[in-house]
Parts: sequence; structure tokens; C-alpha cells
Amino acid sequence: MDEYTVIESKSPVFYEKYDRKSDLQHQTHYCPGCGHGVVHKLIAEAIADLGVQDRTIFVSPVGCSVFAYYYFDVGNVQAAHGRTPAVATALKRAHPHSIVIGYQGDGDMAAIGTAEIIHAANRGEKITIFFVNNAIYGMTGGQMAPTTLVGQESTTSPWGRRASNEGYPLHMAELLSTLEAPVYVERVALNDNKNIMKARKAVRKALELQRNGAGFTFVELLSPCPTIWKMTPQEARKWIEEKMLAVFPLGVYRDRKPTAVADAVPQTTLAKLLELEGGDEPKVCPKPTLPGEFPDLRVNVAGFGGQGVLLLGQIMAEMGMREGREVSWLPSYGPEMRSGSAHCYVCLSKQRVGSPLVEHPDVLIALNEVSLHKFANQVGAGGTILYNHTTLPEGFPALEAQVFCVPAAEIADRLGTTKAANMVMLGAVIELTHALPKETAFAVLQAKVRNAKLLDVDCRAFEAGMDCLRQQIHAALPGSVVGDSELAHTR
Ligand SMILES: Cc1ncc(C[n+]2csc(CCOP(=O)(O)OP(=O)(O)O)c2C)c(N)n1
Ligand code: SF4
Repeated sequence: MDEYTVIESKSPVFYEKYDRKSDLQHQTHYCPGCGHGVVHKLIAEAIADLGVQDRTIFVSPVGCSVFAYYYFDVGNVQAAHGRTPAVATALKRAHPHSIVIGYQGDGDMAAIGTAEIIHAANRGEKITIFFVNNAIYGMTGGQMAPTTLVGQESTTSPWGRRASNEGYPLHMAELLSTLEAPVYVERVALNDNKNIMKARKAVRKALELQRNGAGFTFVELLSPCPTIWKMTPQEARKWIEEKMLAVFPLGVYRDRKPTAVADAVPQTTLAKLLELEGGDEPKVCPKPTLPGEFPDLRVNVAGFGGQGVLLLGQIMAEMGMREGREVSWLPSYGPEMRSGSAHCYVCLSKQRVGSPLVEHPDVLIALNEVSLHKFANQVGAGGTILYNHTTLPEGFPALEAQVFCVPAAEIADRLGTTKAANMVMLGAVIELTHALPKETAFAVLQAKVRNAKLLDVDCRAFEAGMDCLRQQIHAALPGSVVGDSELAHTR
């Protein structure tokens, strides 16, 4: 008998020790005979041979291979279930020079992440996805996957998958190769050494294409799962050969010469786009002026869709930003485009805003009666309610908060359009609180409202809101005489 030497070697792309395993740091967490270990080995070898270890980013999935980052000594990111292609897209776009590998099981990709994989492939993202198809959910104990064979038993199809009830297995390689953009799509199997060698070639080719700047590349690997299939490793390999190959034929489904597509959008970095680099002078953000006398303010603007509730909040937030405030704007609205209820919370503060939620506003701007009923009780003593009407509704219960009835819709109507009611309220709240300068409101309006006529009405509505509130405050002062405004009402 010839003498021979057994040589064991491990790809340098793998960590020397697998730290997760306390006493068995030389082995993986996979079951004996599992295909994941083989796929890992093929990928690691290809990364080493192509010399791209220092620029590879590996996106691991949720599934048995969730811990891939304990093995590959490359950049590692772990994506939420099914989201690997989306995460890989972002990584590749942010780091075009990197080699981005997405690794997914069949539950992860073909069930939960169906949308992500199809759209990433369709966009021709320059990433490589390795799809480990073991016809089952391994990690969670053997539920049916989209790739489960007809007749195959699983914990969720104990009678065996029935096409009439659970549909047919999804053929991901075939499906993706119907799309225009993918450059390379192949299905391989890990059932015997010959096929593993073909798989090795496919893995390498996909990564090589990516390294050469080609588009989307995809390799599906039919992989044994002896544990869930309740087979020995040998039986599992045989099962692939006898059952899976008939349903999932091996072969190259797409092998296109990559054609250079002119990028419609010039590729650039975020820093350049934001003009933070690239110029002669380093860009310095202008120092905000922090007018100390303006108070912090939490506002709830509420009404129905179409009243400009959200816009009013946005304008306040933008005014705050321009004045160097920390601001937040949190909108909330129903599915209806018009007439549904809508409200938004606005915080203007000298400190960072901890939470954009406003449970007890300093000011409630109630643009309709429903909102008044809904939110009035949240305004405590010292707070103010601005209500869009001439009087409070009949029999409205007494409140701790002070109330100013500002008939904003009526005022705006007289100026030419009820739509400007929100601007009347903006004027009123600025007059009430002195939280921000009036000039900033005009500056923001000028930037936001392009139509000159509308801008004019908005500005006049703002002034009218200020006037209305000023008269009411004056009237409410002890000893003062109520002015002649027929619109002023206080309670
Ligand atoms: C959104 C979401 N749904 C479900 C799960 C539970 N879950 C974790 S792993 C897994 C199955 C993974 O199966 P597969 O992708 O086939 O990989 P395998 O374990 O077979 O390698 C499921 C359903 C989850 N983590 N997140
Ligand atoms: S359950 Fe199956 S897929 Fe998961 S590690 Fe074990 S053999 Fe591999």
C-alpha cells in the first residue's frame, strides 16, 4: 500500500479559534453532516484565493447559520430575518470597492425575504448571494419552507406537503433568472464530491465576477440537513440525489457577459453630497443663535386632514431649527386622505428632546371640536388651548387651562381662503408664547410657499392671528377695556 500523509488545513479566512464554543473552539456549531459547514469552507477558500479577505463584508442571516460571523475573519454584519439583500445593497452602495456576500437559508430568503431578494436581483445590485436550500426551516425545528418538496413531511405539514393546500416548491434560481439584471445564476448540490467540486467552482465564479465589477450573482446550493430530515449524513446526501435533484435541476440559469451600464446618477460620497468635503475651505456649520429669552415649548396641533395640521407643526419645527433649537415633530394621522383626524406634536427646546411624544402640551391648538374634546384634558394649569371657533361648545366642562377662542377659519375666510386657518393659528401661538421671532415665520413661509398669491394670504393670516390673540390678551388683563374686535372671545 502506498504511503500517504493526512494534511489538515484551515482557510486563513476562518478565525483560528471559534470563541463561541467554550471547550470545542476548533469546531463549528453545525450538526454532523450539515451542508452549512461545507458552504462556509467553499466561500472561505474562494475569498482567500481571490485575495479579497480585507475588503469582504459577510452578511449573515437568521437561521442555523446566524453565527457565521464567529467563523469568517472578514467584515461581518448580521441582518434581520430575510433582510440580507437589503442590508447587502446598502453596504455595497456605501462601499463600492468591497466584496459583499449575502448568505441565506430557504426560510430566510424564499419565505420571509421574498421581496428583498427579488428587488435586489432586479436592481442588479453588485452583490453575491449564496442561497442554502435544505428544503426546510432548520433552526426552528423543521417547519415547512417554500422549498419543501411535495409530499415531504414537516412539523407544519405532518401529512406531507400537498400542492393543493400548500402550493408547489419555489424555484429561486429559475425565478431570479427570469429577471433582466442578474449576471450569473447557478444551482449546485452538495450531495457528492463531484458536485461539491462544481459548487466550489460556482462559488468562486460568483465572487470573481463581483470582484471584476459585474452585477448581481447568485448561487443556490442544495444542502443536507440530516438532523431535521431525521437521517444519517449519508442518507441525507442520498436524499438530495434521489429526491431534490428531480425537483431542483442543477445547472447554470444565467451567465451573461456583464455589460457596463452608464450610471444615471453620478456616484459620489455622502460627505461630498452634503458639501462637507471636496471644497477648498472646510465647511463649518453656522453657529446657531440661541435666544435665551424664548421659552421651551411643547405643542399639540390637532384637527382633521386637509386643515394643514401637519404643515403648521412642520413650520414651527423649522422655525425652531433656524433659531438653533433642538426640535421634534411627530405626526399622527389616519389612512384617509381628507377629513380623517390628524395631529402632530412639536417640541422646541434648548436641550436635546428626550421623547417627541407630548402627553401634556403647553399649548393645544384645536382646529376642530373633535380634537378639543379629545385633547383638552391633557392641558394642565398654566397651559393654553387655542380653539378654532368663536366660543367653546355648549356645556363644555370647565378646564384648568386657559382658553382662547381664535376663529381661525373665519378669519382666513375673510382673507380669501379657509386654507390659511392654520397660519392664523401659527400667528396666534407665536403671539401667545413669544417662543420664536415673527421674522423667522416669514422666512420659513417664503421658503415653503412658492405661489406668491398664497404666500401673501398666508402672511396676512399670520398677522391676523397675532392681532386676534393680542386683543384677547389685552381684554383679559385686569382693568383693561375689551377692544373693538368682534372676533375676540375669551373664556
Ligand atoms: C421575522 C421573523 N420570523 C420568524 C423568525 C423565526 N425564525 C428564525 S430562524 C427561522 C427559520 C430559518 O430557516 P432557514 O432560513 O431555512 O435556515 P436554516 O435554519 O434551515 O439554515 C425562523 C422561522 C424570526 N427570527 N424572524
Ligand atoms: S438543523 Fe439542519 S441546517 Fe441546522 S445545523 Fe443542523 S443539520 Fe444544519
